[in-house]
Amino acid sequence: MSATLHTLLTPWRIWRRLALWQQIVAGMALGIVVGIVLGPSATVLKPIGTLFVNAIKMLIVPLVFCSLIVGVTSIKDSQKMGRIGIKAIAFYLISTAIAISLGLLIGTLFEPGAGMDLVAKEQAATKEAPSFINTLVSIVPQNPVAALASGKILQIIVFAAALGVALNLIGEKSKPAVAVFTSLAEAMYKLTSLVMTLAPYGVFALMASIAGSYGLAVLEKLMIVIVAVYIGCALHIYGCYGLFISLIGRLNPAIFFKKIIDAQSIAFTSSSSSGTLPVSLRCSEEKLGVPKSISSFVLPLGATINMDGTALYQGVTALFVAQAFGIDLSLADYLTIITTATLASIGTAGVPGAGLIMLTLVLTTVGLPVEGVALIAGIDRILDMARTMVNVSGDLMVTTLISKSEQELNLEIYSDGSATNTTS
Ligand code: DAS
Repeated sequence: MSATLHTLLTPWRIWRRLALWQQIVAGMALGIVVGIVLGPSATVLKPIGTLFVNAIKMLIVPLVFCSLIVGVTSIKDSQKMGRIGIKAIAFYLISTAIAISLGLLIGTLFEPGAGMDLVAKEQAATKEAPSFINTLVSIVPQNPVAALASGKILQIIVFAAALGVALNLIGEKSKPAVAVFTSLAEAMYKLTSLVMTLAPYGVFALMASIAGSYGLAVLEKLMIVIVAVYIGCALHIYGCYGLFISLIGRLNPAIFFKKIIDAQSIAFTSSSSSGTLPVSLRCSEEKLGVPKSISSFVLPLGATINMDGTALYQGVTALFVAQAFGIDLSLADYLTIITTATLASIGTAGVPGAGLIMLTLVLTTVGLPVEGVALIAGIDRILDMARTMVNVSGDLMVTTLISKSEQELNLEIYSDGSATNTTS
């Protein structure tokens, strides 16, 4: 090879030596620079990012369905399945309540909307939050094929778990079917790895398009909201989750956070918990030492109903709207925000922008002007990145703690001696 060609290929050789997460971070940084340099014309790159997000979303339904069936059929003990489900939901509710409270505290301290003195065109009519019962009833699919075709993840989880239990109950006769689902699940994991090699390029395009769309000018006006939400998200991930991992799991949080960077970066750039699910499943099994039997049940469930970042964001932005319109909130209003944001976060879909739609619900329930949503909409995609990163980090934290509590976490991964697999 000529010396010139060899020199020209040096950057490519350096690039190939980087770890995937380093390539993703480099792609993100380069995307921001290109976006700011090119400005709005950088949105020409958006289709590349959309292709990447679509490729990941293509994996979701077959991956969740197959891996959940494989997971459930590997749990011979149905009592254990129930125990895992109860632990997961308890963790989700506790961490979500902390997230909302943190969001309200941050919104109170930063007062992002203070001094805007906007006048509401019309007082929002209050609206009932979706009842918990309705949310519960709708998760049993009337037609599982329709649920699979439309990607209704909660309904897919219920059907796959039920099918898995039924396969367990028929014993030997289930072997051929379980073998098929096992092969399909392995193939989906492989396909996830292949799609992940495209992540740095997809992330580059997504970030370039976002930076080009918003530029720096627009952001200055709402920078306080962005800073407040980002600080809240960072505190919730590295403070709250770090404490959960170290105090409850008795594991080294630094190792945990290093292991989940890939999943966090995909969550951050795709703004989709569901879209990140294939990466979360791969990360939990290959890097966190969580068995498929637990991750294949807890992660899809978490990606659907555990949205701490969304809850925190709704706490901050609800206060921002109240401050912007000069509306004082009573203690009862704060409690209403906490209740509604919890329900709203359970009902939020794991797709980009879902939290903004549910914010409308939170504002109307507490009687705040819905015009406030328009204020947030302009920067929502940037806020969505941080809150989705929290959502995915929380899912991975819960699945790790549950595995630890079930004595099924591969502790060699935390082998700096800090991990103790307490048998007590
Ligand atoms: N983007 C959603 C998710 O995927 C969260 C949100 O919109 O609030 O988790």
